Amino acid sequence: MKKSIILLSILFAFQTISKAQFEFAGKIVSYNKTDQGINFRLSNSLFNIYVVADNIVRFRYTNHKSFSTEPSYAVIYKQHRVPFNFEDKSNYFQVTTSELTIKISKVPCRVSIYDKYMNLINEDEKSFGVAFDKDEVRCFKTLFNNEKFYGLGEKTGDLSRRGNQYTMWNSDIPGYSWTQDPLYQSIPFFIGIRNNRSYGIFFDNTYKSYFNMGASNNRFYWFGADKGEMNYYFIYGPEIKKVISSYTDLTGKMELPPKWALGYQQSKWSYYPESTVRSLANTFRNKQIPCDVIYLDIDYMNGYRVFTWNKERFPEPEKMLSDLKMQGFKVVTIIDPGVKADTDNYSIAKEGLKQNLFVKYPDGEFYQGEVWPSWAYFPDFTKKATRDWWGRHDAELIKQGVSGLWNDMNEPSVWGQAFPDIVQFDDQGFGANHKKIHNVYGLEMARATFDGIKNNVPNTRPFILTRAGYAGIQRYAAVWTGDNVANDVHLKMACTITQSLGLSGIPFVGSDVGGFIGVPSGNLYTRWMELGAFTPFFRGHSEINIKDKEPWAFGAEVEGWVKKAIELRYRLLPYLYSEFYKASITGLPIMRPMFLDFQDDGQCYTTNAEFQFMLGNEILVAPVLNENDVYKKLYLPEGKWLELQTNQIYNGKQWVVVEAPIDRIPFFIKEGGIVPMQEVQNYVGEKKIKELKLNILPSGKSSSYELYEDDGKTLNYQNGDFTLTKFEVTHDKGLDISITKEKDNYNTGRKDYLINIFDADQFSKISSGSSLLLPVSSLNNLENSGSGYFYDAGKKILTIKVDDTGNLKIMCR
Ligand code: MIG
Repeated sequence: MKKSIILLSILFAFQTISKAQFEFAGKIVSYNKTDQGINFRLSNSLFNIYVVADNIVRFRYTNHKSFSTEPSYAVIYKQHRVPFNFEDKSNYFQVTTSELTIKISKVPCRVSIYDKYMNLINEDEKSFGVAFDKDEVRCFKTLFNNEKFYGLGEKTGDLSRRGNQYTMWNSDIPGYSWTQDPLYQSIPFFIGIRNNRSYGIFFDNTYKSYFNMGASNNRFYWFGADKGEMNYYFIYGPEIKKVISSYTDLTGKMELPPKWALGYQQSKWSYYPESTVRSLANTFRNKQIPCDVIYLDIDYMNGYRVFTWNKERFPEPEKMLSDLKMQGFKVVTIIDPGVKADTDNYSIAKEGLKQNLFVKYPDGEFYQGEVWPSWAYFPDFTKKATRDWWGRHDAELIKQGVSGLWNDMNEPSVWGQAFPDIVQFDDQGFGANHKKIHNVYGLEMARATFDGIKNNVPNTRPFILTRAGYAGIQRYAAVWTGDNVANDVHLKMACTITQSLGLSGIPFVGSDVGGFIGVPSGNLYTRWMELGAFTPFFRGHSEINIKDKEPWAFGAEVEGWVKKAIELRYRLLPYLYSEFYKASITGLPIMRPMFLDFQDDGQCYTTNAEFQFMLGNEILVAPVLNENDVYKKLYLPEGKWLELQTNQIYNGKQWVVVEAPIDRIPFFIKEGGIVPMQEVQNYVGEKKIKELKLNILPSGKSSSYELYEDDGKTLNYQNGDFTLTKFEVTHDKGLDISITKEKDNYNTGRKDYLINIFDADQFSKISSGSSLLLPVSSLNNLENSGSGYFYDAGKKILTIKVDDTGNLKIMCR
């Protein structure tokens, strides 16, 4: 008797405790409709729906008395009126746009989302829905057993996020592992796919947040944060590409970078003094290994004081920078956020203190954290005055001749990793502590840098590289994956994390080629360089005090292989640059999982398939990711595929094993693909490129490609100063290639096109416009002659050379 009473009271106690924990969104009490959506009052919270676009709806909940008025750091989209219907259906309310139907049950308030054919896409977990535990917010969603998840930005492990839980809290983790989490970036956006229909959820909350994609349960997935609002955007596809594009409508697109930033970049911690930098530059040019950029890591500064030069190591920075420029080198310098707390002779520290630009404790004392310069102040980048001031100093470096800036340690990282949570930030005038600002610190630093260059250096495209970031970072900077290690596992991650970043709206991504920590073998270094040549951001980098890792540091044989990889990169520049341009408009990744282009092909979602990727629409890349492999097993989706380097054609919809000797990375042009290339140059803009080489694998149907060209460095393209050339292959009677200048506002200086048509039959008559083209006896002769064609019957390659005289129509009959 006694026992059971005790037991009962224990049970009862537990019940009240558990009741006092999570509170789930209650029933709908009242509502009012606005121009943009509906405001609901629930029994225990507030809930608003905003129709952002036909396929984007924002859901917002709070258990406070009202919604916050603090603006988003990520979303730059301006809310406008989008037509929608709202109906009271007795048990539920219904919101309808031209793409979506949303049912909102009244008791309790739960949301389910359907496409226009009433396919259920996503729903709140029936029992739990949105939950509050004091400050903490969560949203529980039904987990369907055939649902897949991707994205979440810079995350390790397999691309598939299902079955794992992830945290968003920007963290400096040198030498991270295959399953490490979190890393440097927080991109709280993921994509769900089920029955070939995909949607995205962007949880715009900057506090420490969590994404449980069905880890340790099979009933729901949930996302939530320690504090802030349950504030998420639901984005419908059904194409994954549409989801990503819409996500970047909300959070912004990458601006077109300077073209040189697509070249090979050489870094190390650190190149100094000046003579070392000069001899590095000379070695590249003497060996004719293409290179565009040299990085200066922290040792160029005077005692790690940002915006200073160590005058012993670099006595005349402007002279050095201008000499390097003459050789075609651009210099990127590192800038960390910490400002050395030296108030004697350091004007930056003095200015910041005087103008109140650094963060403080709640009692008004300036915070100091210990990093490279020893004790340092931290700029409050959430304050406009700080960003403007910082940006002016960034711009001074650019005016001195520096070409780009590299933001490191901006998680923010301090020795010990624990920036005190009580430190206060301006938070765009609203005031907040470190808990809210931590994840956007890097974003706001990059914003200060980007705007500083834009506002203070006329007509220049900024180039910024950042380690930390939040959703929207693509607006300001390229992202590299931090301190990786010279081993096979990290080579794999150089292929996967980059793809995940791309799925999360960030196209300009890459890893430290060769591995930051440790020494790669010659083979590993070569394989990494080969992969790097196909990643949007291509930089070799290395930790301090370790064996050299430049292309010639591993002996002559490796040097030859690596040179070949870098040269391939430079040959592909017309294609790559066009893909960057397209990404700047669509927001889509350049390097991306195959399932973006082949969404309904189940093989593209398998774990093995994530070790290959598409580069733009036309090229499939299958890097060798084990240093000793000389074969690659890879999947080719539907269609024919041309391996350009071997002139081999493979049939798709199957796994194949291809030979991959150490000096060759397998890559393929898709059926119907048109890939523009050019000759190698030592750096972007070294010479006027007279000839564009087109590689075409005709499909029997029509296909096309748009080539984008401009001056590569100014903002004139934003006023229309660019050339857009459309190549179109059609098959009316034989094979026709039309070349159309859709826009012709930039003088490319091109003289001719050399067109390779693969898997081609012999034609008896080839003409360009009204003039007949003549056969030439060899490829060599063709290259040296004005125009004509050569057919290699053995290889089935038809090569045509024509002058670039504007719009052309080439007919093969
Ligand atoms: O505490 O600036 O990730 O690329 O070389 C290390 C020195 C600081 C970390 C960066 C790395 C850079 C290094 N930095």
